[in-house]
Amino acid sequence: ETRAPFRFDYERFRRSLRHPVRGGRSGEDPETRARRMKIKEMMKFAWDNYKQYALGKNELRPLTKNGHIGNMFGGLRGATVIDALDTLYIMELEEEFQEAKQWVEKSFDLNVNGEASLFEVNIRYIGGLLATYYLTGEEVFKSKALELGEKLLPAFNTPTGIPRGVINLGRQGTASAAFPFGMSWSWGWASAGSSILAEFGTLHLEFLHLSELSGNPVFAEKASEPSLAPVGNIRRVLSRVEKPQGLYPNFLSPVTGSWVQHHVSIGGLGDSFYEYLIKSWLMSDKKDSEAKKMYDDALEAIEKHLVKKSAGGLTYIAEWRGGILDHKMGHLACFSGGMIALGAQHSAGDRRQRHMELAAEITSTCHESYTRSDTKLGPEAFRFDAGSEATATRLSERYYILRPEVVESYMYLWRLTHQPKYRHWGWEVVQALEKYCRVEAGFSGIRDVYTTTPTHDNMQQSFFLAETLKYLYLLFCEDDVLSLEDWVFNTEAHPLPVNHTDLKA
Ligand code: DMJ
Repeated sequence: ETRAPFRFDYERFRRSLRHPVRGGRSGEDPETRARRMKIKEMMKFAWDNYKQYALGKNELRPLTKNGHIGNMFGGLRGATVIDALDTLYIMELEEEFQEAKQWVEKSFDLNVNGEASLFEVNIRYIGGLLATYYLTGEEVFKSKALELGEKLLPAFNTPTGIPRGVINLGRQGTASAAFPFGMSWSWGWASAGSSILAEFGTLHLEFLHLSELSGNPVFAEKASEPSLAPVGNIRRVLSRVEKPQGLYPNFLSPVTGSWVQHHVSIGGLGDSFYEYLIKSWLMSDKKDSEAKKMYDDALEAIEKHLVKKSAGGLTYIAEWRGGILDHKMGHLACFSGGMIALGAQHSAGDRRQRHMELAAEITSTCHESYTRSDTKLGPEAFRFDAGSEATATRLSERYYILRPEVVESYMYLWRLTHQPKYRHWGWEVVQALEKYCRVEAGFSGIRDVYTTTPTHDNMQQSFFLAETLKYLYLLFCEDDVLSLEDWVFNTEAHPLPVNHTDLKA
């Protein structure tokens, strides 16, 4: 029996959206518009310099004016192109969007060999390509996303179906006994061959869309055979395993399916696992009640065991090591203000109010970590011990690498409360970026936020274009630009559409 080839109905999808993707209304005040235009100019500057000095490499090195390749993407190139596409599109940088698209059409090579991070390839490449396809309907983005998605599937061939962190993307060239094609490994630094919660827990949104677009349930959980259902299977393992005090530790064995170490964090290693639970539910048009329940239960355990108030009255989320609290928050953990606010919208009564307050307090603490520095940019990690309050105490934690999490929370809190302080805080960040991170040929991270003459790290991270500038821009847009009713942002800020189920075809 031959079946008609599957065709995703793009026009029908566009009709399902409640709002035009780039917004329909204007009529705002001139200051907001001017600020938005400033952020657009920053994006153009970041892109133009990447294009001039590093096109086709993964990131721009803005001081030495060359490209950086790194070892996260296993031979894939153009991370900044793929990460920038949807931001260029949303900002109506039409010419620049065409430049990026042309690179994808002519130069983006998927026949590469090398060890890649499954997580990074998924959130940046698959996420960026999927989002750009949904925004524009251009087939090239869909076909590249699907082709790349197929290459990731062997990572799930483990005894539990929990993928390992590193995968060989290659299908050509020479395989060796140590590095056969399609094989996966655990990170050398992850304890005892374990897989990382924030990595295997941050695949669901993208993989559901790969199934949606290909008509092939292999990516998602629709398949009944667990080994054919990567993300559904991950859920099953996680819901079965016993959780200490209801918390999810960061390291799990892909062989036995049990925890390897009891370190719990809402920041690095844990973060986007929680984010993808609530966003799975939102993306399913609130049908995926299992994800909602897992999110609610996890947040309850976090509130009970990890949320603390400092002597100076700042609310923070501590880390947990085998029952002992580490009174530290990473910059990465600052995304949680936005996540908790987003989830709170859908809770009732007391709970809604409590969670909105918690979200606002965490966001305010993260703002404090910025205002207490000399540059008005926040450190990589800040502590609440030995007399410190939202400041870095270790030299090694004073850097800022253009990360988005704090402005991400400002964007959500602005959209959900419309309190002007969030726009003020976002504008403070714009000014600080201009003053301390903008160099002659792009934007650079800095090594110490506590000096007004910081050294630059010579790296324009691709997530600066994907996330930091996009969230800042959206903070100064009307709410109907990439409306939260129509889109969920993946953890790299690539918008994926909500599956509206009440659509009248
Ligand atoms: C990005 O790649 C994503 O936001 C990820 O979730 C965490 N790390 C960077 C940004 O800080």
